[in-house]
Amino acid sequence: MEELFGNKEGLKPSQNKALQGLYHRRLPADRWLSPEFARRMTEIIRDTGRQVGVLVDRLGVVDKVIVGDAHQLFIPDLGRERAGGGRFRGVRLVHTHLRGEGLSKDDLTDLALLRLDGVVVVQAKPDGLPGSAEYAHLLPPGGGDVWKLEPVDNIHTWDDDFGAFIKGLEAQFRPSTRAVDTRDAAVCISVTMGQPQAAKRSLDELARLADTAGLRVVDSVRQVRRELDGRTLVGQGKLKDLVVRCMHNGAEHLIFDQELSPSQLRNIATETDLKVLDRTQLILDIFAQRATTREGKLQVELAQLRYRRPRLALMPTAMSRLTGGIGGRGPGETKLEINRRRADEREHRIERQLREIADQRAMRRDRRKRVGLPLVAIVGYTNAGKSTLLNRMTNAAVDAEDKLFATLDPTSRRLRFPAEREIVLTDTVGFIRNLPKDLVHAFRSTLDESVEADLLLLVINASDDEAPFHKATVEKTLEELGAGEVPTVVVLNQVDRADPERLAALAHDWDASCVSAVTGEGTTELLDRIERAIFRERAASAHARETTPVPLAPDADTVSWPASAGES
Ligand SMILES: Nc1nc2c(ncn2[C@@H]2O[C@H](COP(=O)(O)OP(=O)(O)OP(=O)(O)O)[C@@H](O)[C@H]2O)c(=O)[nH]1
Ligand SMILES: [Mg+2]
Repeated sequence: MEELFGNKEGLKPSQNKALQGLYHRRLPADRWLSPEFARRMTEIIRDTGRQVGVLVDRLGVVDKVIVGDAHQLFIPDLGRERAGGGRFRGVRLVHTHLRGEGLSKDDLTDLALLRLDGVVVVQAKPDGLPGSAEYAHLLPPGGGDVWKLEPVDNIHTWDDDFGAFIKGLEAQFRPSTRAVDTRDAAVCISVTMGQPQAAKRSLDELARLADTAGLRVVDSVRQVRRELDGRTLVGQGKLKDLVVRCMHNGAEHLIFDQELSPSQLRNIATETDLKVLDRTQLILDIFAQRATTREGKLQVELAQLRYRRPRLALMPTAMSRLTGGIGGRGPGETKLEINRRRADEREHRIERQLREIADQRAMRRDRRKRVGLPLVAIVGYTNAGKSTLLNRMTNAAVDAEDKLFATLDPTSRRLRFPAEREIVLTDTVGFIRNLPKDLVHAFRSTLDESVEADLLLLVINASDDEAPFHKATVEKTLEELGAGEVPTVVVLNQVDRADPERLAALAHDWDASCVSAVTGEGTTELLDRIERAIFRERAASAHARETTPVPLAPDADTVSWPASAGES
């Protein structure tokens, strides 16, 4: 016996049998619906007083028979049966209505969210015969509408070729440019209640983050709403539109610029059958891919565990894809699939290990302090040029790339000034708007380097339109970390490609040093300024002590200044 789905309670044995019988009927593969099949369905709905529907595959085979109540029909979960990115599900819904209503909102929602081949509704006339009919199908994106409704004049003469129709439609949905870039495709979405300009910039940044994470962004969508939808953040209409866009581009990832609550994440993923990510998870994924040292990896895994804990609790086990991030990467990835108890244990163990590493770090810092070796930390927005600047000033070979979060495991280098004065210059992890708080927390000990610094170089990409915003974001983050009071020199970097007028204005407003880490322009003046800031201040201090000769730590090379700075 084939399983009936839906509202089976109270069905008479004969009715049950009639419904079961639908499994044994086949529709012609090249027609939407045959009059005989329609008639069988309307007879049943007359008899039971309940809506009846079938899901029919492309060969005309009845895949599921569903019973509703007088007004509606609930389609069972089809989650696992999807054909894959960009494709239709390969089944259409054919059902009957009792009271002359046309296709309902629910029918159209099912059409879009379940990516059905189509939805057909046939009216049952009082005499039990099929009356008028109507069908709907999805439209390729670009035209504005998500679906199209078509009336059927006469079910007996309706002979549209369904096979040819669905082939043609699917072709219009097929991603047009697969080509060279084989990375997984993603659609980015931002939902805000105003500030369209800021939202746009944030969305552009999200696309860069997605790119850094190894995804191919095929579409970006912005929506400004009067209020946010508690259940799914975006409204139902937009959700359908997003599904269609994803289908059109063969995208399986939907990335939100806003942080989704655990239940929003679940609702959206369940309703759209897409892999749903938010900005936070994307950043965590990037960190996971990029961390190289033991400490860095542990910190990322800790942040991932904390981010996922409340979400894991909401996920049915079969939906682990929701917690899997992008393609299941990252140091703790396989471990993250484990259950909550083990996750808690793991979390405690990592916390302990990180405490040990942090202690060692603090000891190193103390040692440095005791010998009077000042620490200068380079801080700033991600991709500002911090690592490039460190390289330029110390001849180091720190990885610098045009990628967000190139540096997660900061390098320190010694720098020697004339008169045998030395400092330690250290690179740090970049900041970004809405830096996930789990991440800030997990990276606490790395970030403490800036809190403990004697001087901060706040590096800003002067060629970026958002320079003031970047500065504000970095300052806010530093304050939250407790580094708000550390003496700071603002460094406007990338002057080689900044607009001179704008640069002059910013430099004036912020009393900034202007440099190009790439050409070396301005670095001599910057080093002078660092030296003055640190050693003058020390000299001025009433308790200035004799600096003891500094033994070289094995983990840091020394570079003499100015000898090295002259090279290029
Ligand atoms: N034209 C120009 N490009 C620069 C300059 N400084 C850095 N860049 C480029 O900017 C990009 C980012 O540089 P990084 O040094 O990796 O930046 P970062 O601040 O360390 O970035 P994260 O570690 O990702 O936070 C690289 O492609 C650099 O080549 C500069 O002065 N001029
Ligand atoms: Mg860097």
